[in-house]
Amino acid sequence: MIEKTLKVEGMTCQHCVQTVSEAVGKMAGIQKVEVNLEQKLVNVEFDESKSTIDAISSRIADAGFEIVED
Ligand SMILES: [Cu+2]
Repeated sequence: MIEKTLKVEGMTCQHCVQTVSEAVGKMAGIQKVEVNLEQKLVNVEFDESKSTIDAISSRIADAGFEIVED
């Protein structure tokens, strides 16, 4: 299990939080998704043999949000 935090722009309300949480939560190998709306952070814990941070980022982008590169 690995834990990563992504910075995500475009989340403005609880509905966005829900959208991101569900989109990522449905993916294989995801153990935990936590969205911090104020800090624009998405914390994910996942099985790295079943998913990658790139796949998770793409899924969030597909849901209509923007991943901010550090
Ligand atoms: Cu929203």
